[in-house]
Amino acid sequence: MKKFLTICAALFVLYNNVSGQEMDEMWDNRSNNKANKNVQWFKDAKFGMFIHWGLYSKLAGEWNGKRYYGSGEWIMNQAKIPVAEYEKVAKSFNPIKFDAEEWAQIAEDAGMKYMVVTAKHHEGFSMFDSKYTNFDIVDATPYKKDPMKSLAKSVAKRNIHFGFYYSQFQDWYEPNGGRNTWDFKEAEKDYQKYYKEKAIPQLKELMTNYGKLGTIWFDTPGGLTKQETEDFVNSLRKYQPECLFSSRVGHGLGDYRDFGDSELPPFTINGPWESIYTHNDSWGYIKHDLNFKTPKEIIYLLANAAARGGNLMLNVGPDGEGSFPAYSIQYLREVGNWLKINGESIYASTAGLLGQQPWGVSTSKPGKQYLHILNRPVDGEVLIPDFDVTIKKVYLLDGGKELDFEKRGKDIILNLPLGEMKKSLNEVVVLEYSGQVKASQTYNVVSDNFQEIEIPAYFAKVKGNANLKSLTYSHYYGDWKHTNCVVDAKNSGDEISFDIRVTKPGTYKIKLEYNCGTESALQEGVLTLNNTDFLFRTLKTGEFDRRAPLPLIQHSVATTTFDKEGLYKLNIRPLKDGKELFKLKSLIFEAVR
Ligand code: FHN
Repeated sequence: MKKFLTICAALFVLYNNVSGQEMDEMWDNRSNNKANKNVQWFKDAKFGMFIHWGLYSKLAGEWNGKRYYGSGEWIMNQAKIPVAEYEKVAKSFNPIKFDAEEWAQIAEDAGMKYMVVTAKHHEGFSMFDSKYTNFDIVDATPYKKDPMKSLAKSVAKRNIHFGFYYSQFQDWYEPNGGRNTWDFKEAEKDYQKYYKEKAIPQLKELMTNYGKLGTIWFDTPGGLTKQETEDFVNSLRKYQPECLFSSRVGHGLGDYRDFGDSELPPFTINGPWESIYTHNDSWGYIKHDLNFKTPKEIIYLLANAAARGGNLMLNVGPDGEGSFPAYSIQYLREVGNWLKINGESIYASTAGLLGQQPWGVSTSKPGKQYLHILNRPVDGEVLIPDFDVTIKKVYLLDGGKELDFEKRGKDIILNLPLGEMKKSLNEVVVLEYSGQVKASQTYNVVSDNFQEIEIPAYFAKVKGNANLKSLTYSHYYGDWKHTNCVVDAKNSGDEISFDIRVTKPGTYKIKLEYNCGTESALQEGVLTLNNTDFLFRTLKTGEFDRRAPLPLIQHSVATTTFDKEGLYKLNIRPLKDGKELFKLKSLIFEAVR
């Protein structure tokens, strides 16, 4: 059995080409202990544009008449296209519709304050003019121009910080570059030679020929020790001392943290950081990938990132001719329109002081909390719990209309004039106050002002083996998603508990959202609330698998009435010792009216 499992694990790694540990290294999110004094622009920027553009954009997810559903920029790897074949793609790469002014204008209209574009992705093709290879857009294509020159200028003109993505280790075109194992033998690779002859000289070109850069966005580190990475970083710093490096330079030597792809950390994170998402499901353009995030979804991500103290860099994938997908243009402009009115609540803000509430999240500026109402309360009543300060003024950011408020103990209650309020993608209320904010809320609010309240499992307190884990999985292979779940509660002494504050008496249905594979299915668990045990048996959802979407179920396990408002504890545990109960994503209260 052990042998069988080892073979399975090896096949899994082979299939994916990337092991779990390598994945962690790819997504190295540690940053330098020493703060970079030039990082303030990045912290204030909050919203950036990521662009994946290369030969893969022309292939658009198809090779030799076959469609590939992975992330578009991985097609060379997925289809194991030999270098000699892939080179031919360059011969017809002619992005005649590329217009640097248009790209920069879309970023400006979207309210984005920085742009990072792929100078060279893993395919090894340089989208700029390089003396160190002929496999670049000027030498190898009929286009013969360097689009990065005009793009750098158009972006700088608009006071948007410009940066390059550079795949410093993976280079599937080069015999000594990382990870092309279908053309080249791993054992014969000399990574040092690759760094010396291609990566470092090209990075020098990028850092000297394109004006002032805000950042170099390294990705998927490899092949260097910590000391070598330090030498690599130091050798580059001299070209542009103010330019920031992303954490994926590796070994904790970057200036800001990047989490995994499509990963938003669940709590406030100190220090500069960024969440990266792509507009649809692939990073590079794919013809058949039409799952675009709506303006509301983008604003939700942006508000949540800002509320936890970080940035959102959203990727778009232009096609092989140089055009942005029409949906990206339209949706980004809508986000920009929202930011024109509400940008004050995002740009240069810091993490909110209120934590996640049923109505949404908050961002801060001195003496101000911006409440992002992502979920309108049914009767307009917004509770700001334990915010024991002197309120000076409360108003809607859009239009400035002052709102009534009332102080009840340490809480503040606001009333949103729902009837008169313009529908917006996210209504922002400004709370101006004086005084120090003391108490930090330790419970989750449950109120029947919302049809449903979802409390993420990352707010649970855990005991015993139970622990919080960010599960990595994919929608289509290569587009890595993350969901935080409480896992490993396997004995009756392992507890997942939630502190809740019920603000009004009422009846609620309680649902658990979880993943549960064959091993865990049909086990009994106990939810304890109000001195009552509610027994349930887990339902099988399908396995958690890194290469597939995460299957989840919402399972109603109890209906209960709270006669009094107040604080309650809700515990969940397996009834007997044995196997993991489930991977719990959230606890949901549905108001029964
Ligand atoms: O492998 C790449 C992937 O193609 C894409 O560029 C993403 C963006 O963050 N980075 C790597 C995987 O994390």
